[in-house]
Amino acid sequence: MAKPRESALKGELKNDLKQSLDHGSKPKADHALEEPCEDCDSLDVSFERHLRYDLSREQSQSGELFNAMARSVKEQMFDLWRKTRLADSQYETKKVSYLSLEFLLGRTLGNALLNLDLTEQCKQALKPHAVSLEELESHEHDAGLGNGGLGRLAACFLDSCASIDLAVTGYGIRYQYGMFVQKMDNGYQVEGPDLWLRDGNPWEVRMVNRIVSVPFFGSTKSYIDKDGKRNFVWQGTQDVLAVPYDMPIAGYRNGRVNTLRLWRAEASDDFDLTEFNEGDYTEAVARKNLAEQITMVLYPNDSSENGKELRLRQQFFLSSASLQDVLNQYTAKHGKDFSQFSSKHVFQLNDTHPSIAIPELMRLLLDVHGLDWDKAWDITRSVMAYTNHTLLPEALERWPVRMLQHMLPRILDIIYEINGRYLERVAHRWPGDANKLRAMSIIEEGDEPQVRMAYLAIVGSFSVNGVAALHSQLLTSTLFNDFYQMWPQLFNNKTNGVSPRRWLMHANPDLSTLITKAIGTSWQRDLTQLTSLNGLTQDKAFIKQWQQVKFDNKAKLAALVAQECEVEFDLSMLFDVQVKRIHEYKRQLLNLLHVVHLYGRILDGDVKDMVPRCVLMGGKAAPGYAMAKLIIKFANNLAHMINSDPRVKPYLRMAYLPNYNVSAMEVICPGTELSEQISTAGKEASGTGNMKFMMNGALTIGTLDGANIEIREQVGPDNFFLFGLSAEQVAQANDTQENQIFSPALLKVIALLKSGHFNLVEPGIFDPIIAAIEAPKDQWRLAADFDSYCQAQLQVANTYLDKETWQQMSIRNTAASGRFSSDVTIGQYRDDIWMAKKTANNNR
Ligand code: 26Q
Repeated sequence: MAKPRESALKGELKNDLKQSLDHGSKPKADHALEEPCEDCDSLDVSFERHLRYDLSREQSQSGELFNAMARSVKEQMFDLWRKTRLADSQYETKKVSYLSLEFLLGRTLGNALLNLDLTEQCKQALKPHAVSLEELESHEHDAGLGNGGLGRLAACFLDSCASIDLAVTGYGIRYQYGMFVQKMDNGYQVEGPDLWLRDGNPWEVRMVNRIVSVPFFGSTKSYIDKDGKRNFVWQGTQDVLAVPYDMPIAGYRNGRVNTLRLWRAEASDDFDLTEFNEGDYTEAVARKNLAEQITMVLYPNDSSENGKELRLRQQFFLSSASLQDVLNQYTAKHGKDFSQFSSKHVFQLNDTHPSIAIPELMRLLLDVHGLDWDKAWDITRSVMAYTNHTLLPEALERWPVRMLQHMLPRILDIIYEINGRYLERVAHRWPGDANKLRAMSIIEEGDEPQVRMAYLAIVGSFSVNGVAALHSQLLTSTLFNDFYQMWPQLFNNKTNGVSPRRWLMHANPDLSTLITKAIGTSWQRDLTQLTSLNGLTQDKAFIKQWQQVKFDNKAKLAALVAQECEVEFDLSMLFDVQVKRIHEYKRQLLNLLHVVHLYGRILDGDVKDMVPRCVLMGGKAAPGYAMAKLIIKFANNLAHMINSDPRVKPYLRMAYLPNYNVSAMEVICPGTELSEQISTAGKEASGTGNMKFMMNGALTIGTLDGANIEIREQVGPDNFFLFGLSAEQVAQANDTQENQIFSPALLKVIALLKSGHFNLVEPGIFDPIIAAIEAPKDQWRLAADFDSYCQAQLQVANTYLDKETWQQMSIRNTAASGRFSSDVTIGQYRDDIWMAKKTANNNR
């Protein structure tokens, strides 16, 4: 990182002060304003000081030790953090804002120690306290501010942005309750609150000098000013304060510490006072609650749940606060001259969730900063970039026009104006084609007109990307084909990746050590160097060590399963794992049908050459998704039948891991041998769990879907267990599907289900599952892929019989995983989207 100059430092300090005056909010009494340290103590000194002065009790408990250590590590970051901020505020490079409703960070301590190279110092500091680092780490609550893939991707991206030295700020919401805690009651999922903030969050800093105010409700009015220009005012609004809480994101040993800025909603004092003066004190207090509700809870759906008003409020709150924050930084340096804005800023929208930022940026430029429409639109569509994460049409976000009219009237005006101007372009491109206009309009007509957020995002962005090659190709050929025809240059692919720091170095230290001993350290900064491992696939000693590491990791996973599920996993058996959100398209059911098939074979005594396996499944269901919840119940009942039958024990064990989360995955992926990536082809945009498993030497059984295709390309078809229909075949819903012919094996499975064998005391509960399998037009193609899947599983078993071959394939998987480092992905975002010089584009 470039060293900031002294004069630059002083300049920024002045700006800081000025900003705190401009936005003049006073610190709240219940939160101390934390100052960055000037001259840091070493980690152990700092740790002892925190233990001594922060804690109330004489005897420190492990949880308090964790807290003191986290504060000390944060302290170590403060100087670098401030220097990074100061350097970036000089605007020598473009600033990227990553807007996301979700950041699924998991724990921070281990990752921060690794990136700052403080792990050894930390262990030393702990010595006098007779507590291991591992024990200490276990006391940190996961920051579960996301549902699954999309949220974890945002967290991996932050790690990579800092590690490849990019000035990127993450903007999100500080939910008071993150992803719900999943418990099991008689095999059913029960949701509990996630109290992640109960013991405080030692990593965050409340930034009272950066508070902004976000308007809601009210009405709009226009007037002509003295220059004859039409101006708009959004009046009578109810304003909510957005208070930033910053989390440090340290790069990998490079001196950069970026920021994740999470907004918390608080009632504005002004608003309370008015009410108070009118004598309506209780109303005012109630409304205060309403304001603070905005950031209370994360919506636990990983496909969109349409029409929830509070969700829209969250989206606008995040978008408006983040844009105002960026505009404040820009104007502090450049004043009212916006000519440089689009060369200094870019916003990456993580799906359509923050896409209301497009009309909101227009509003801020028009109404607050006085730009005219053309200038404002020019800026807006050269700073916004949109990432799509789904092809499922039911998951595309739509908001009722009526809701926007009520909650965000000025924003709706602007959306109409954007749409009117854009539809003129459409009419120009397809003259006289009213159907095209209707199909492409941002406003969907009907009884309840809706705003199509994906269309708004496309129209307002200079880049639209999918998250794996197949997905991006399907976006342009199907879902967004009309837009692709009009603006082909907008569309691009950015195949997802995962952080090698968290998912290899931190999660699997033993494998990391072995790799470094074998090929040196270069892979630690450039994961594509792992290909050197291919030179070792004939090295018997290395293969043995590789196998030993996997064995030890299996033991750790088995310990987790024993503790959480009370199921004993035998380390000599194949560890076969599917963990992810529960969704019909991900086809956990297909996996379960195969387990039933194996179980049936065992009961029939058909066990010759059967390879013993332990099947692990885990994941949360959206609380309102009945079928997903039933699949969990089925998995639990199946596991119970299997594990309680001594005839079955030598061949098959099964466990359902409750409350699957980031920390669980850190134990699961190093200990997994077979990774299940079995979605219906064309439905999983990318997948990222598939990459974590591959990196840790698991072999994949999978369909030609999402990033599986690229994984298979990288590792070679001989090192991947492929099955199932292609996306093209799935899309051709044909008549033969009407009268599906079930194979004898599947008929047997269905018969066993219908006999009630897995629900002896709960008659009929699995009828919807049986109906789903037998459905003539099953869109998930369970029956169609069942035989092919069983075939591939047989191949898996046969391969596993040859231990050495399996280990060689495992090595090749890790060796080929470098391409799926999020550093590679972020390098592409940087080169193709964020830093790209835009060419003049007259047809927009
Ligand atoms: C939307 C509106 C209202 C409430 C909730 C939502 C909502 C929330 C989360 C909709 C979707 C999500 C999350 C989607 C997601 O995780 N998608 C996954 O993104 C990964 C990263 O790109 C991909 O690897 C997965 O294939 C994709 O399913």
